[in-house]
Amino acid sequence: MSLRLATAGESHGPALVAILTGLPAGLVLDRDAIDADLRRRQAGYGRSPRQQIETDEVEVLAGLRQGRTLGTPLALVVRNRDHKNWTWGMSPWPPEGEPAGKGTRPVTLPRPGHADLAGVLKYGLADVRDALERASARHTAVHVAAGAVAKALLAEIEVDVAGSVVDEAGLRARIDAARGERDTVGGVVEVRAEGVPPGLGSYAAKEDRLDARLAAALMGIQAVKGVEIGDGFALAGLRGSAAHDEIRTDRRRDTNHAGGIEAGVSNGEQIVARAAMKPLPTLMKPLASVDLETGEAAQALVERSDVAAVEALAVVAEAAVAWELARAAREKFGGDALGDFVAAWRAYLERIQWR
Ligand code: EPS
Repeated sequence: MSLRLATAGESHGPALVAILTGLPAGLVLDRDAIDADLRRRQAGYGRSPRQQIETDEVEVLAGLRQGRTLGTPLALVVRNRDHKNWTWGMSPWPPEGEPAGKGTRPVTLPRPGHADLAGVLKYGLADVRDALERASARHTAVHVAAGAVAKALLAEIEVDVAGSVVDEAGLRARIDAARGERDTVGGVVEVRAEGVPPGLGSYAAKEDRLDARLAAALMGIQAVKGVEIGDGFALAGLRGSAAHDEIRTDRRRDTNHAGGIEAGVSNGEQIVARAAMKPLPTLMKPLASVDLETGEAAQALVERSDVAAVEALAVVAEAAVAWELARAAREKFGGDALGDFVAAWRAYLERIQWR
């Protein structure tokens, strides 16, 4: 049994939902800890006024009783407070009454860099909104809620996961400058996982490799265009003698160029993964595009958006890495009851004499 995550939800629809399966029974969840991560995701500098509308909070519909998982599917919901302004435009059923609020007119001006053009072509859509609503990074809220649950499971085996912005020092200045010129910026974030035992992931098949799984998890986040593990691209320029982490008699390393993963398997050192975010594609000074209704040259859609979401990405990337590590740990240690999971972890550390 592995952990599985299915999500649904549009940016301005009623809610975002997630169903998590494979969690052991008996895991204590802390609502405040989940909500704290949701707030961290919302808090970054350069975010859109949308964040003053939303105050994300998790609701649990199933799988939890009095704060403990039941070992059954855990159903999480994060409501979109902004939906009240879109009840006609984003009504799940054919709307009743006169058009009112936002989203009443079709969007026909695709933004370069967003899902808009590819989405309408792929799915045969007449309204770009039908593509952009699901592609929106609003959706990351529910992934952060799932990541908080994963972090609770990882804490049981003394693994700690933390994301941060790499280029933090100059980020605010870059955001202020870009805002002044009605432009956007991206940036780089880093996630470090401490306490991961050796042996998560496998070289047996490429889809089992922990680095491949982390890369997919990070690349799956909106606006991420680059991922590296450990020294990543820089390793290509080093000699082997400088690139590899020598093994001490206690089987630990003094360096960590590999970012804690060798041959797709954790080696017991800190896991280090980085993700590069492109500048956000909704520009107040729009780029050239085509009006899909007339076929004429036009400027891309301009609508309320963030100048940057790099600080949010640090939280979202942390959640993505936590989820993948929890999944790998659940595969390694099994356990449909939390006690069995923790006991298997302890027995394994004992067998490999790992401290
Ligand atoms: C997003 C566009 C903006 C962001 C949104 C992601 O939405 P809106 O057009 O409603 O202002 O605010 O992110 C969130 C709402 C969020 O909670 O992260 C996009 O196009 O991806």
